[in-house]
Amino acid sequence: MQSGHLWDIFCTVIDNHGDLGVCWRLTRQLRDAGQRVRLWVDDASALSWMAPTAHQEPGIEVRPWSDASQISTLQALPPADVWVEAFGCDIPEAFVAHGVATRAQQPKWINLEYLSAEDWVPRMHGLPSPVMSGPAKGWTKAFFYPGFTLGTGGLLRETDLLERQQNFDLVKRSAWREQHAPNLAPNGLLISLFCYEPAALPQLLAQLVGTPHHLLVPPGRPLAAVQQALAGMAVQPNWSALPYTDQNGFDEMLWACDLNFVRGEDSLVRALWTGQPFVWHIYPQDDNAHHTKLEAFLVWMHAPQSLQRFHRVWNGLHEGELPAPDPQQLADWRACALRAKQALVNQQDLLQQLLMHTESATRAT
Ligand code: TRH
Repeated sequence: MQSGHLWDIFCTVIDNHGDLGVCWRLTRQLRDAGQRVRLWVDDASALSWMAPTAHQEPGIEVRPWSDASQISTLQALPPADVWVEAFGCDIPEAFVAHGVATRAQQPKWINLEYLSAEDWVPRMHGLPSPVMSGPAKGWTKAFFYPGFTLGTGGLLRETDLLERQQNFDLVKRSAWREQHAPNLAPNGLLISLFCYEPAALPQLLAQLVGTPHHLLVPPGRPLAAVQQALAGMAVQPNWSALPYTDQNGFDEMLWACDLNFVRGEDSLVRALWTGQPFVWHIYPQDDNAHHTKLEAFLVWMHAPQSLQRFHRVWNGLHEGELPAPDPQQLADWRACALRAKQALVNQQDLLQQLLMHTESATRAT
């Protein structure tokens, strides 16, 4: 029995999988915490591989975005206690107008923002924002900023995550590696490559040629980028393509590998929870705003110089040679990742902070 609040979460899929990845993860965690969730999505197709049981999960309704403007549909639905617009997507005006017309008081209204390590985030996190126009003029939203430090909204972390990681023991890890890279030499590294189209990708592939390392390439943009880069190479590194997998399977890939290349937002957080060395391909922005975001993250993580240098070439901040890590540098990257994980594990996760925030907002009204 889900005795908690009822949440309406709105998600528009921009051009990759992170918006839906984060919203689905939040939805699942809210349900596991005893809440009920309606997830309104404009393009839910990626759930077919990311969360194949999404449409049959108790306590969760995945609803098409268009339904949110169907008054007949809305009239049949109980009003939610909390509205969440993810990543600044605008809740359909008809939905807002129906809420204003039928509710005695406004819901808790959360604007869940993108993740950043920049130092202004704690100053913005939790601030109320008056609705200045439209049917809900005069209502108030709250900005909820995920983050890596106290004073931010924290990071999504399932209550059973660390237990799941421990259950993925050496036997399971060896079996996973044997299944996905049966020819991996004992001294070879298993490397996952989840990226966009980094200019330094040909350099990475060339560095791996002739080594015992094996590259695992997830589908979509990473596979297309690798295939394009390999077309120009006479000799190829050891690599293989991976099929789409659900979010738990994606975690297992990160746990099984010795080095993970991740991107965007959700896979970055998942890599942090592994405590394994990782390289982040930040989502590129036209005005290069991602450069500042990347530098802020490297500062927060106390990344060693070798990792900073690698990130700047990998993310196109610096031209020139991609500085392949030697064993000692890889050990430094691992120590850095472990320190980052330990710092984060000791902080309150996003869900707990979101529940506390909405409870306090309830008491305030
Ligand atoms: O796909 P992304 O690049 O998403 C990005 C970011 O979210 C970014 O913040 C946003 O601005 C942009 O979209 C529009 O990277 P991200 O965030 O890692 O999301 C990928 C999700 O897909 C993540 O939850 C992992 C999941 N995934 C699987 O579950 N299985 C898979 O097989 C693959 C390839 C990915």
